[in-house]
Amino acid sequence: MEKKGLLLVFFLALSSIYASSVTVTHVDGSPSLPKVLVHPASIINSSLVANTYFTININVTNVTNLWSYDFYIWWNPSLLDYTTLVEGPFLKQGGSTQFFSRKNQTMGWIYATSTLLGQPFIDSWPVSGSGTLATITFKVEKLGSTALHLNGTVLRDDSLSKMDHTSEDGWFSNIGETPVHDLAITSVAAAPSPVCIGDSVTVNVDLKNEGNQYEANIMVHAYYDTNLIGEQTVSSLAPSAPITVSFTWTTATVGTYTISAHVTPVTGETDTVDNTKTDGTVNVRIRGDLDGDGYVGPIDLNMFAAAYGKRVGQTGYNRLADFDKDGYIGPIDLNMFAANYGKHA
Ligand SMILES: [Ca+2]
Ligand SMILES: [Ca+2]
Ligand SMILES: [Ca+2]
Repeated sequence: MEKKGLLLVFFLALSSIYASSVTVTHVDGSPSLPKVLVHPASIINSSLVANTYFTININVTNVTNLWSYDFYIWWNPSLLDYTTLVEGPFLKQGGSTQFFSRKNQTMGWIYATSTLLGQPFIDSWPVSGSGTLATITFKVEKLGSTALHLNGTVLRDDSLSKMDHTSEDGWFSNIGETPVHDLAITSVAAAPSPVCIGDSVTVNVDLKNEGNQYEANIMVHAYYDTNLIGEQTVSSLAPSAPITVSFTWTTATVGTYTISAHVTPVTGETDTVDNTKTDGTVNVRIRGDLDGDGYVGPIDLNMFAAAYGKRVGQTGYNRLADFDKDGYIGPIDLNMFAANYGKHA
């Protein structure tokens, strides 16, 4: 490299070091992360019929000291054929790169990676800002729509540390379909009920991606009345795919509770009515209150006596009287029943 060029690159590297010490913050308060994205985000064009071609870029924005990157991009292989993939100019601003890619047209994906060569700040200079990592040309095979889905994206800095970042998929349609983000809770099921205080209740939440986009980091919450049972994250969900998320609720207070679940709407989601579902109740009692009237008394004693000596599967076995849950209503359960006799909820 010429001396003048070297000086310029060195100056650019210095400015990027300065830039890295400044935290950029969005108006919503979250730090502004680098993003890997498909550009343009959406290609909706009815003239792109079979045997026509179109090109997308894989861009990065807001990155600091990029040294290497990896990504996969997925599409519907019956609709599009990959034709070419070329490295973009962004990383090459820092020096020579080693670019590598492989593809699988049967599955419909391309993997690409590129890294700067040599020693950071000696042979090559990490790159900051925004630009194009790669350019991909597809050949259209027929009419339809497909997400252009980025996953496995990795950005590394000059110490080879992975950088936190987000990614944003693209969309292709030659039949006028637009991208739809829509998650839905299709069912909520809690079992068993009734239970004694301290028992665990399993809440199964069925979630479905009713949109045509890949969704990631989906937040699901389950509740008894307005109280949170738990929060879980579904790392990714393909278009039309269902998933069941299970929560375990360890009961702690007497009462009859309404069970519900909520999935946080994703960016661009407009149908949010189906993001919440309420289904059924769970009745929690004090131990020994077999009839559920809030008191452990003679009626319960009669019910306990009727179940005494029974094993699970036998007629007369009462799950609520098997306090130690060993599948048998025996002396241990009798002691536990006696300890609560006369108590009110
Ligand atoms: Ca929805
Ligand atoms: Ca009772
Ligand atoms: Ca038992």
